[in-house]
Amino acid sequence: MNQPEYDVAIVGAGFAGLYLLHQCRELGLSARAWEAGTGVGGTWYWNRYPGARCDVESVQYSYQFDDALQQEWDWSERYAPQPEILRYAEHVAERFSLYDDIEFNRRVAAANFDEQSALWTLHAEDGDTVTARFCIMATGSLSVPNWPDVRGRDDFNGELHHTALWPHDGVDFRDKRVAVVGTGSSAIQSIPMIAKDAASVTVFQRTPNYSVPAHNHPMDPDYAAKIKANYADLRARQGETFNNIAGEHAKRSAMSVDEAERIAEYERRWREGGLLFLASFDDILMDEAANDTMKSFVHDKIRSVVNDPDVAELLCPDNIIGGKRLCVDTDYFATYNRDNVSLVDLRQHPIDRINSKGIEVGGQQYNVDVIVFATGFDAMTGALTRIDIRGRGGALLRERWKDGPSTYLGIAMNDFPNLFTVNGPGSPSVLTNMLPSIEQHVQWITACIAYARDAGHNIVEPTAQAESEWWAHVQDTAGRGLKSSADSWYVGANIAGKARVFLPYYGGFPEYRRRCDEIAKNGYSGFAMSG
Ligand code: N01
Repeated sequence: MNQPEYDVAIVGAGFAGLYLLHQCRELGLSARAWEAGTGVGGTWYWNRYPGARCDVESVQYSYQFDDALQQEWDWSERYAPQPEILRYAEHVAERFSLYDDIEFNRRVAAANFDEQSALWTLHAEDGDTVTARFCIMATGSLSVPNWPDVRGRDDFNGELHHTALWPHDGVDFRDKRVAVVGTGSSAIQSIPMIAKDAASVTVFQRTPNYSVPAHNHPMDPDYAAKIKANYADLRARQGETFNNIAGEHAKRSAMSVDEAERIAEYERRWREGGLLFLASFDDILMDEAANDTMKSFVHDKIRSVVNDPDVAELLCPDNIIGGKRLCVDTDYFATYNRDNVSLVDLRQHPIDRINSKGIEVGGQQYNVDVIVFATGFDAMTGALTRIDIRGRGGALLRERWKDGPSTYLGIAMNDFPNLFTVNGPGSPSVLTNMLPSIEQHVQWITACIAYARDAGHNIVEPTAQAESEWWAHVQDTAGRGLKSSADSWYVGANIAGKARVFLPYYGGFPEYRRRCDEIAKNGYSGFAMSG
């Protein structure tokens, strides 16, 4: 009765789940992954909307655990498009024979810990079960689509899609009148692509967003060869930065230089493109005056691109830059110069309702054939609270977290023995380049399990004290600077009724890794091992 079917049950076969499977095998642990989709790839399996691509450079947004894999895979562009990243995930699954241990079409509904046997039982929606000593949630940080509570969605007679649940055979926009709701990263990537095909695109914007140009381009073979010749150096440089992205992270204040020098720096970075625009100076997210200088630079850029001054003003965000996740685009603002694209401001009037013919706002009717919800995700906690996770004494994780989550290292929770989360709340995760952060978590979690096994323990659980000290530290770092003041998904502000808590760890990747390494070196301090 005390013998599980597997040492480790893994929920999800995205980049975290795939590497977990591989790493478990390397450590001699039997493992099985359950995946809700019909294929691997996680985020890149579900988000197939037009224009979807990663906004971290492809040579950095990739696994580093196997050098042969790094050497054999060729990225075609500076920023990899979704189909290519999905092919990469499939390649990894084939190359390491991972498919043998993945069950698809298995959405986990519940996970229960039995104290007597010290085993987890996972229950799939289809009624199937599996038992394992350890359960690892590799369920993604942005994997539960947010359908806003807009009246009448079911009344619509046309096609209705969410960017995060995109049909596998695509959507034909030709000659269609299209509504896009939302102006986050998914919308900003998809709107220019949809506008090329559709008869018209009407964008329903509640909060304008900051976006910097991607300046995407085909991969330069010389650059790729240079990276491959010294991949280890790039990976080491990545891991030394706050966000696990190698590049130019300035070490001076925006206010330490005069205006001309500041603007010249912003210009240079704008021409370079990409997320590291925010790293032009080191106090952009620390000092409101510094933030204002970058804000007004971007406002000027928007005004210089968008022909209609009224539309340009509507597109200029007034919140701090970098508070919400910065977007990276190709021709987003210029798309508003097209005759077939228009913008509806929802700040005066929110959407009244959806009806059979389209969307009604402030008493005005917008007739459309297709509605695209680019309305984001119940981030970081959503995938975990949707599963009925019960630990010691029947403790229900969803109930524990109703006023906000609490974890040890974003990895484990007291009263939920032998349960681990990859990139859980309280880890750097979404503030960093996800792939190397996933690798760090997978290596740490599997090493912890192997350590317990080798020491003859079958129960691993963080102490209540370690968890509360870690969570206090997470909240302390969150209070530094400006980021947590923004109404973003980082604080759950996009989900009605969700507790407002800054969810990721804001201490930076190097500091986080240092602490994780120290804890491991001290025999996994903060964890009680028994059994
Ligand atoms: O979602 P979002 P996303 N009525 O939450 C609006 C990653 N990602 O899917 O801001 C009207 O950012 C909402 O308005 P507001 C990346 O980390 C990465 O775009 O709440 N509008 C907002 O404009 C990103 O940050 C990549 O006022 C409503 C939009 O919907 C994260 O995923 C690509 C509404 C949601 O924006 C999420 O991005 C894509 C309502 N009732 C995503 N409810 C790359 O790597 C919500 N909205 C490039």
